[in-house]
Amino acid sequence: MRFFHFHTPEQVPLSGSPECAVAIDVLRATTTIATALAAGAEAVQVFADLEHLQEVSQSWPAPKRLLAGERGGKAVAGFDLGNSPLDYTPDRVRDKRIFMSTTNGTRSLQRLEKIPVVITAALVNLGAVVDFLKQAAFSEVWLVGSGWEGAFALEDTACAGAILYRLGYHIQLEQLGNDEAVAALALYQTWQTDLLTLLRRSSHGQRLLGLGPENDQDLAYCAAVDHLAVVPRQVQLGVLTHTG
Ligand code: 3SL
Repeated sequence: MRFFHFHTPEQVPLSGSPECAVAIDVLRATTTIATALAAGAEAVQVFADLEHLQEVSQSWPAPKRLLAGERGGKAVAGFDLGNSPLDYTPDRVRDKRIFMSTTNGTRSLQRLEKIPVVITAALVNLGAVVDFLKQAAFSEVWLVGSGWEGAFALEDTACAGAILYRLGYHIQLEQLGNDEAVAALALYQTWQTDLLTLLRRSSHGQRLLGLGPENDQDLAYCAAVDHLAVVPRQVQLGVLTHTG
């Protein structure tokens, strides 16, 4: 398997066609997607645009849908849920379709949606994603961070590095496809024993803590490696369900 890492969706090349893309947004969209599906949500359908989300969600039966929106780290007014994974409890989301739009994570998924296999990864479902990739043995995989509005995000690259480390690429660096993948591995190896500190130190972690100290609970949850055994996978354009 040859792995490439791109820090942001903007860095993803317009040409080239890997067999699989892995979208990563540790803070917090892909953590929340894994949590929602593990809690029994029927599916998560992602949108870059809030108006489009509202329009499409209308065609779904009201008792079976939840609208989830985040902009600038805050919940969107009038929506049922924001982007705190801790709000996605079984009581709240079981059997519901979550119509979701976030600042970066859902945009990143849209950028990748035409790739044959699209899955999402976060620290909470790291092991499940690694097992899936090992079993599938794709010839080429792109690990794509969501970043923040086009800029690098420390936590997404650390998660890409964690995937590569678990797959054993630290002992076969020459198999990595680009310099970003090598850097991701090095970043993870530096912080692997204290990922919560990395999340707190990251600029998006600081942004969330600035919105309210209670967001530290989200950071602790997002740093909980291997907490969930789900692999969210795109089954139709923009629609993710649980495999695993
Ligand atoms: O940018 C995103 O997609 C979000 O995950 C950001 S936040 O963590 O909800 O602020």
